[in-house]
Amino acid sequence: MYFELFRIFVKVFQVDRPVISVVMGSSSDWHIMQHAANILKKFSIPHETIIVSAHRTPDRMFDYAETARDRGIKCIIAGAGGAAHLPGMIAAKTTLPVLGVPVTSKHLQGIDSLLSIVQMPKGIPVATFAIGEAGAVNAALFAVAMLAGKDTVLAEKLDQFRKDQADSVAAMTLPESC
Ligand code: RP5
Repeated sequence: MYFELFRIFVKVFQVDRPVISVVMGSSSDWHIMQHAANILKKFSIPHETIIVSAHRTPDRMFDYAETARDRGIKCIIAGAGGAAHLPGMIAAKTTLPVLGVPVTSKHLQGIDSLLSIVQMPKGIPVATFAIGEAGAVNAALFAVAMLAGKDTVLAEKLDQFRKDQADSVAAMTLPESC
């Protein structure tokens, strides 16, 4: 219901339809997941950022996952921490590609999140990235690369991103004392 209303809003107000969805289990995941959103912003990719909890809002999660494709979403970046079943449960309800980001957790530093996301039994895939910021950034870059397969302008932007990154490493210096 919620996501149906969202779809109508996008249509009526002609807002750029999001093509990538960044979803997370809690607002406490934002400090990591914002890095994915920042990359999508950098590449000017229309995206949505949403909180959906697999265990605290299971009905909302089903609604979200079941309507994602019809809302124009091409790929879902899902981050969660602890017993991180959100990416796997979303993948169970949609055939869109799901990119899982293990969020650094309080007690086990994200090892729990990583194992929960990466150890999907066969049949329902979740592409799993590194724990924390690196995972969030790389999941977004991976989503950009998928979209760039059918978008030459985006592919050029991605080439430029890599070039800028290489240039910044080439320009690195160390303190005199080293
Ligand atoms: C998970 O539980 C969330 O993804 C988050 O990483 C973790 C803790 O959530 P809060 O207690 O901070 O809301 O569902």
